[in-house]
Amino acid sequence: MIVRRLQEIIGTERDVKAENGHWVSRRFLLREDAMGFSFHETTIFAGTETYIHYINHLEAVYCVGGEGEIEDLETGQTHKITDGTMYALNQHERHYLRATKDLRLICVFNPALTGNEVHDREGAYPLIED
Ligand code: 9YT
Repeated sequence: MIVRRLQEIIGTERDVKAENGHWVSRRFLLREDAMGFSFHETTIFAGTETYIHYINHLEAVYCVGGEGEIEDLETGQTHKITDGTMYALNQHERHYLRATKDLRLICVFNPALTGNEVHDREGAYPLIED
């Protein structure tokens, strides 16, 4: 069994900050944990807008605090995000993520992130294979 606490992750390699300062991601589970997915808590900071397009990954996101919205660039629809909202990028949708109050998001990635990926110019993470 794996048991990890946020306080043990903060300040380690699993505590990843976006280069543009828009978010911070604490990686509770990564590929090396061999669960078949990675599991993170991400805070998206208030006042930011982030373009994301995960061409290589599926991601499910569950909001546990804060306020913001996701604009689905495939449909043009914008969805409010508050505590209790889940969205799943089951079709690799291009989107904008905006926070009006710091958004606390629980994120699951399939395939699992290794932890070394950074968003590229297209807002994607590369697929890192064995
Ligand atoms: C919700 C989202 O995709 N935010 C960007 C960071 C990502 N969740 C991560 O690397 O944890």
